Amino acid sequence: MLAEASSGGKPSVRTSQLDHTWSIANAQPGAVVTLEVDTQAAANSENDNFAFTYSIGAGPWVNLGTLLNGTARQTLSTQLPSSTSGLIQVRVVDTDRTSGRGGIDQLSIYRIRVVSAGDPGEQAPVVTITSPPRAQR
Ligand SMILES: [Ca+2]
Repeated sequence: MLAEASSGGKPSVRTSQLDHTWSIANAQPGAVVTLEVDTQAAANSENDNFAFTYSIGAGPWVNLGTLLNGTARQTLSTQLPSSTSGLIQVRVVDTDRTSGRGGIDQLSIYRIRVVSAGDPGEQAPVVTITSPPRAQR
């Protein structure tokens, strides 16, 4: 469970914020490399949401997705380059820092993982559907 931190001060100017980064060391290359974040945010009255980004090898932050408050537990995922290796960082930041919205909003992180399947040089499975013809599907 992660909770926002309050800026303190008068309620009218108080803000709440959250900024947390996880580091995953030793990611392995694979034919298919997938980053998965299993998470949920309880509904909050300020309608504050949580934006996830990731970085490979201390490179630029890339959008992973936004977790909306009050929605079901879900897995945000993306496919990473098959050559991915070493350090992967995942960051979550709240999306609302309006003055006066000092509520301490929370989210749950159940699991963050990088799944590497197959060897890097391998062809990922490809499924081609030939029957019925496209027009009939
Ligand atoms: Ca906030």
